[in-house]
Amino acid sequence: MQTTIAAGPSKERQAFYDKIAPKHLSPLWEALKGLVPVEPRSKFTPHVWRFDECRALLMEAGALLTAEEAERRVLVFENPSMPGGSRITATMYSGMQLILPGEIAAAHRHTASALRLVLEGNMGYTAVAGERTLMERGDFVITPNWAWHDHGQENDKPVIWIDGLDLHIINFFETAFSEHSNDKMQLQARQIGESQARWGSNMRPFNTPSPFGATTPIFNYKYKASREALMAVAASESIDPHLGYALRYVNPLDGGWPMPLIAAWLTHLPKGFESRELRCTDGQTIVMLEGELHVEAGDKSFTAGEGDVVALPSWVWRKVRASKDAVFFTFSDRSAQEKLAIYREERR
Ligand code: 1HN
Repeated sequence: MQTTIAAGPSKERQAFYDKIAPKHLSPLWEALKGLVPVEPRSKFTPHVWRFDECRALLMEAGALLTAEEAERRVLVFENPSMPGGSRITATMYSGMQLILPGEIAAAHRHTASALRLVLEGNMGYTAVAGERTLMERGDFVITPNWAWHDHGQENDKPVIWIDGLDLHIINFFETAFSEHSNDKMQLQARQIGESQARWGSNMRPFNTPSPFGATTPIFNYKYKASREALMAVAASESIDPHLGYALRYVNPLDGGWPMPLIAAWLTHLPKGFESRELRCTDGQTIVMLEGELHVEAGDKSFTAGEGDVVALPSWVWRKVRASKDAVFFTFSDRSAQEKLAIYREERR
């Protein structure tokens, strides 16, 4: 039987701890349980951010400051468990970004990798390493680490997307660098669609190395093509009782996740489908693209509709029910966890 006294260490032990503290030493036996828990106990909370509410506030921000003043005009998703932490989950940064007609979000680069999941594309552009891609709803756009990138809109409609960055992992390693370009907008060194043509046709050159190292050379996974693939699978295969119909985005050069630290996939749940319960060690962010989901996660439950963003922390039991035919995008730190061989999941 455990006889630990809740009141804390004895006088003698405490005196000893006080004696060693000035030497910058501490007793492991007082900290061990917290350092090596039996299983993950996330500090973060499942939560939903409503698209309509966030969009209206983002448009208010649009009237308060320009994209140029802001550098990036974003409302950050703050997990309710850590206000001011700029975290949607333990490792991921996420926010909703607005580019107004005629604006440019100036070129910069950093060691964090970024993804954009487009909600209102309106043919705005993002340019990565000298190549533009045009944005449409549902497109999954990637900025590889240390690649120059700028965004803009040349027609009269706003552009809104969800950002996801691995910057907390980069900062944890104390490996964050960034640089501003002298050119607000990158020179266009390649035609729109060139990367897709070169790398997105199930072909690769013999000797050309990957242009972005461990990151996919496809930097816009167009929703139209991803959705078609998903629906083809849904039409002919049986549904996974925990995952629904789900397809991973892949790096065509190695078959792995598209980014070194971030995994991403697309899910379809037919109306009425109710998943079985699952928990996994990656902290996930869901962006609803179509339909409606009822989510139960830990002691929270909520409904998420189109454009809503959901945070699901590590190791929380969850299940979902599609109240309408649903399609949603998920990103997480699973790519990093698999490389470190620490990813786990459990199903029931
Ligand atoms: C960033 O570079 C972008 O390029 C968006 O659009 C959000 C948040 C933190 C750090 C860099 C972007 C960002 C960011």
